[in-house]
Amino acid sequence: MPVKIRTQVGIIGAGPAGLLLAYMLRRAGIDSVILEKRSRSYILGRVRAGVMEQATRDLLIELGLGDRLCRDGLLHKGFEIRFANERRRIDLSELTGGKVITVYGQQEVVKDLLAALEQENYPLHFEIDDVHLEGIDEGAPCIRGRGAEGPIEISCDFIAGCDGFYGVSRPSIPDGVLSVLSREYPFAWLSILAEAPSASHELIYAHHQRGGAIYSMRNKRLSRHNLQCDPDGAAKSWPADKIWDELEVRLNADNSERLPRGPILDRVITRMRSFVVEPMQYGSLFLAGDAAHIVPPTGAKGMNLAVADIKCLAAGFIEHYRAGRRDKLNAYSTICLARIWRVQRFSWWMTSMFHRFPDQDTFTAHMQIAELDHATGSQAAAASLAENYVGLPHSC
Ligand code: RFL
Ligand code: PHB
Repeated sequence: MPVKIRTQVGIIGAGPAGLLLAYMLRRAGIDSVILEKRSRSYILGRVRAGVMEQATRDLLIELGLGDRLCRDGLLHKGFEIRFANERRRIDLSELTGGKVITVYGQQEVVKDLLAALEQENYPLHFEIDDVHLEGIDEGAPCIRGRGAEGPIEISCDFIAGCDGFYGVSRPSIPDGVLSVLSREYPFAWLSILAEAPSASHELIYAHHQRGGAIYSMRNKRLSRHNLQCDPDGAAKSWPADKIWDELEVRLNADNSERLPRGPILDRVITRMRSFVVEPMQYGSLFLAGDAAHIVPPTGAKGMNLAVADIKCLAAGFIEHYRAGRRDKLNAYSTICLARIWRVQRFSWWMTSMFHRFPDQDTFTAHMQIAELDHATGSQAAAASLAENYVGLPHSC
């Protein structure tokens, strides 16, 4: 006999999107249940994003999730861009009237949300296989899956598909409903997390003829770096010394600036793509976060976009249950997509500017340098870069 659960909102996926939605609904007195494919320890250990926009930070603090964020998150008022022997600082704070970014690992956000939900005995079901959705176009949605204790069945009013790019929610929408708009880039990122103090107290984005590089960190002990690489290569083909040497070359590090090296704790190669589906809703299914859109990580926007979606989706559910109106739910997709496309544009622009394309000719290389020179040398252009990097205001 399946375990049968009745709830208001069935949530698929316990990434930042699903967990934040569950938390916001719980605060508003709306019931929900999460089904997650992976184990609790797996989602807590998944190393991903690190750069938080001002509005993401403000929202988490407003929701009472800011204790560790304010204590351990690193406030950054600027970052550096290196290209063609130039080193230019983008003063985010100065250019945006005091806004900043916070370096705080996505797995810390997941940890904070999970702790807050578990403290209230929130129903979160891990290691659920074969999740599938039924009745999304008939007004009686149901999620079925199978866990350690056997089949599980969630009947609900709405389903939130927060199951990332490879999840089951988006493919459950009938063919022909969604427009899929995407772009694959001919390169990938090798991302490492290393037990090494960082050499710089701010992020460094580097343009180099051998490919782009981003120097980042998590705390005083851990550094996080990304190197543009071949999408078909294997992480194993990058021995530690080769990674550190390559980082030094691409960052144009001088002798006084040898990078502190240390054991590499995590290394992963990620292909780069831009991807959007329109609309982000079908019947009683709402898509949010990476389930609906992917940005290349060069703009550091993926988790922030997921948070912005959830803020609108939670507002829609709250309006529906409190006031019996669907205006915000009906507008969810349109409102989110307007902001998503602006963030897609920024992420695409950063990606085009910092990476070497395989067929790149000298003209294109000059265009990149001119673009970097303009973006960092003109007050107006730098202000536009900074405005997007600290994050556009939320739409809901
Ligand atoms: P997630 O985090 O992928 O969570 C989806 C969850 O759904 C589960 N799931 C299923 N559950 C049940 N049934 C199924 N069939 C399921 N299929 C999947 C998964 O196990 C998972 O737990 O999506 P969400 O919540 O939308 O969050 C999106 C963010 O994770 C993502 O956008 C960011 O990590 C992107 N990103 C960055 N974003 C930033 O804002 N700032 C950054 O600095 C940044 N850097 C990055 C990044 C992503 C990277 N990679 C590895 C993709 C750097 C990298 C290298
Ligand atoms: C990170 O610290 O993980 C990071 C920094 C900058 C990016 C993407 C990721 O653009």
